[in-house]
Amino acid sequence: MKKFAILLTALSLSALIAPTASAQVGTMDIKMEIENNNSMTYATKCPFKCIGTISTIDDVDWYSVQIGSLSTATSFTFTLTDVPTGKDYDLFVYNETGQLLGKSTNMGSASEMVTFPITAGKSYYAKVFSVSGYSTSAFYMLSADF
Ligand SMILES: [Ca+2]
Ligand SMILES: [Ca+2]
Repeated sequence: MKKFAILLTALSLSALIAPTASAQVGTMDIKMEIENNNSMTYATKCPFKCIGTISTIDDVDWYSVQIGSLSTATSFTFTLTDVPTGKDYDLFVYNETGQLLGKSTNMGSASEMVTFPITAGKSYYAKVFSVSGYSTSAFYMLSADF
């Protein structure tokens, strides 16, 4: 009986801890881009953080995030970091119908950030592409945050 009680405690503890753990973005939450993601239709789902490479000068990487139907948030942000030194990548954000919602076009390997208004239940898309340079080995990171 005591064993059973301990097991129950452990279970309820893990149930309590789990939401906190998943809210913290660790390495386990980082997802790799899935090529061929060169169009909106084949966007890689990126709920938290994604890494990818612009592996040719023509490589275009699309990512999507779906806002929960119960979300009360009014805005969302995509951030592009770790652009390789000497390269220039930019970030554009679109809604489901392909309408441009915002763009970030800083010079060189500077980070890019686009904050845009959202509607619960809708999907939003980030497009990462190169203005100058590419690398098959140096990963950039795209973060999706409320
Ligand atoms: Ca890529
Ligand atoms: Ca691609």
